[in-house]
Amino acid sequence: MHKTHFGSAFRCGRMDHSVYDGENAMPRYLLVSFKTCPWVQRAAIVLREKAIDFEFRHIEPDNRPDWFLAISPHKKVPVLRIDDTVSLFESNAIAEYLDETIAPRLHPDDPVERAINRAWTDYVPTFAEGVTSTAYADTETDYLKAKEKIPVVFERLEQALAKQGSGPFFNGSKYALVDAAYAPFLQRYYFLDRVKPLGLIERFPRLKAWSEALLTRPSTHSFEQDAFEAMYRANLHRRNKWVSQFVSPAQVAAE
Ligand SMILES: N[C@@H](CCC(=O)N[C@@H](CS)C(=O)NCC(=O)O)C(=O)O
Repeated sequence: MHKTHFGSAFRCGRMDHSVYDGENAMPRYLLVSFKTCPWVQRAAIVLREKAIDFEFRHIEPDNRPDWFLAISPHKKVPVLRIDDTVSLFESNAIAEYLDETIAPRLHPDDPVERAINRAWTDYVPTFAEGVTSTAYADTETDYLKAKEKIPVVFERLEQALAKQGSGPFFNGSKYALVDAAYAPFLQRYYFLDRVKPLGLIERFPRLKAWSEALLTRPSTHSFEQDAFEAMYRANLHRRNKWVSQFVSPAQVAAE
C-alpha cells in the first residue's frame, strides 16, 4: 500500500465549515485509487490545485479490499473518504464538492461561463471513450475504426476552445475544473500516440496547445512522469489487445 501526501493543510482555504466539528479542524481526506485510473487522477488534480493535504491510497483492481467494497457503491475508484465518516464517489461529484467547500474556486464566477464549463465537463466521458478506445480494439480493423473516432471528439473540443479565451487553459489564464477533467485523457492520447503513432492532435492547434499547457502543469501528475507512462504501457501490454503488440518490453521495464 502506498501513501503519498501532497500540499499542506496550512495552505488550505476552507469555504464551508458546516459539515465539520471544529472551526479550525481540517478534515482528513483519503483518496482511494487504482494507480493508472484517469478518474482518480482528475480528483487528485483538484486536490492538488487546492493544496489540500490528502492520503493517496492505491488498491489493486483485482484485489479490492472489503473496507473499499463497503464504501464504494459501484465498486469503482475514485472514492474520497472524509474524516473516515463520509464517502464520496464519482469523480465529477468529488470535484464539485471540493470546489464548493475549499478555496480557491476553480469554476468560473460567471453563471453562464460556469454552465458552459459544466456542459463541456459533461462531454468528458464521450471524449474519453473517443480518445482511448483504440486501446481496447481486438483487431486491426477495430483499431482503425476506433482511430476514426478521435478526430470527431477532437474537433468538438477545437471548436469549443475557439469560443473560449485565448488559452492557455479552457477559460483563458485561469485554471478551472474543466481543465482537470480533460487533462488525464489528453495525456492518454499522447501515451497511445507514443505506442503506435496516431498523428492526429497536430490537426487541432488549439487542442494541442491546451494539452501542452495541461501536461506541463505540475498538478496533472500523481507520479513521476516516465514511471507513470511505463505503468500505463504495462497495463496496455497486459490487456492483450491489438495495440498491445506495439508495447516493447523495454517500454514497460520501468514499472
Ligand atoms: N464515472 C466514474 C468512472 C470511474 C471508473 O470507471 N473507475 C474505474 C477505474 S479507472 C473502476 O473503478 N473500474 C472498476 C470497475 O468497473 O469494476 C467516475 O467518474 O468516477
